[in-house]
Amino acid sequence: MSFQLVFLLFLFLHEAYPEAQRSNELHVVTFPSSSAAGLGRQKRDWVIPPISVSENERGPFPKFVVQIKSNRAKEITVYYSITGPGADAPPEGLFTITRTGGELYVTQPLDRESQAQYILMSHVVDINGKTIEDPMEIIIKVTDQNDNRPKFTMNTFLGSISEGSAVGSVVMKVTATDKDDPMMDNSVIGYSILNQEPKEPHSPMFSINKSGTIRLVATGLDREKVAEYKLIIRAADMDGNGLSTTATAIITVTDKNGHTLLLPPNVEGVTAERFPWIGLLVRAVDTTKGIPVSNLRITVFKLEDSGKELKRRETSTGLTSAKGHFEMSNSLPSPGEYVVRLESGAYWKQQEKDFFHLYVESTFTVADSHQRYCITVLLAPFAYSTYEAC
Ligand SMILES: [Ca+2]
Ligand SMILES: [Ca+2]
Ligand SMILES: [Ca+2]
Repeated sequence: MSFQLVFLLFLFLHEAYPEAQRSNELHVVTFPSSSAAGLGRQKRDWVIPPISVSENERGPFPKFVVQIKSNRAKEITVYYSITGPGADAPPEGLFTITRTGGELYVTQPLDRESQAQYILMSHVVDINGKTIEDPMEIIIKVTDQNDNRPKFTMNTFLGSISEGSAVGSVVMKVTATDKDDPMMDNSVIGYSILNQEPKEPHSPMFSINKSGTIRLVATGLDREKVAEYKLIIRAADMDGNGLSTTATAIITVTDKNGHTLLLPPNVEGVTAERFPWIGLLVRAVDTTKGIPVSNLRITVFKLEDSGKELKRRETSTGLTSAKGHFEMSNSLPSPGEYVVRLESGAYWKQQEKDFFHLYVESTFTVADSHQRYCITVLLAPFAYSTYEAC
């Protein structure tokens, strides 16, 4: 009746048991016999404390974890074995046991982020292969090390705030994640703002809290002076003191009407409210009269280098509005080189003026399709000039 299993727990985990490690003390866990446990109590109910093994252990391997012992070994020859995932099932051979000594070894460093726990079954047989103890469950718990730095969910976060907003208004929320143990500081993230550009009218204009929410903390937002802020944000584990990573937050300052020029089609989390004023705007001005040029045909080409020749691919065309504006509305300009062509000759002809240029072209580069580009072209019958400013 009295099957007894004695588990000798040698000290393995120096993080968990530092003083024991130093003294090389032997931990012995004796499992109660059925009689000691009381009538009707099943072995199944006996709880073996999980055995902790730190991830990223240094070798040499195989490394001793624990010794499993049956009291029957005092009387007869016994043989030990383990089964289950990590022993005889994938990841096979991660743990081994010495057949006669019952010493359990781990054969390579463990990674908590791949697998945080292993459940092995230990078995004891006699010389004839007859089971002499009930199989015993051994739980190996992989303890965490801070070996993952936080990761922002995006490289660039886009947000916007109306220039009429009160101090304390929420601008946007950023998020970082950390793969380490969620129960430990190893994955507790603290956020901070490392830099703000420009620094006008104050620095800081924004704050970030524990949950990654960015708020306005100062007055003086003025779209005419600063239309866009760029923040370098940092996420660090250990509640802000550990491993860190950075990302960018672009904050667009909108006017009170939340003016929308164009919606970028492929930017995650972007809506008309959150990121107005993005894309390409062309303005045409008649400098002889100082008025906008309306109904002027404008065509935008992208320059494509096939290796042999530079080709123009038309990306957008249309007429300027009464304000002399043309907005590229079918798609955002992707990064690359462009030509914008204005049919100025047709305009002067219609104005019954002598003129020199049949049309006017301006080339430009789009470095970042999440920006605004405003190209103004000043037209005269015998001259033109152009500049970029929004
Ligand atoms: Ca790991
Ligand atoms: Ca971490
Ligand atoms: Ca870890």
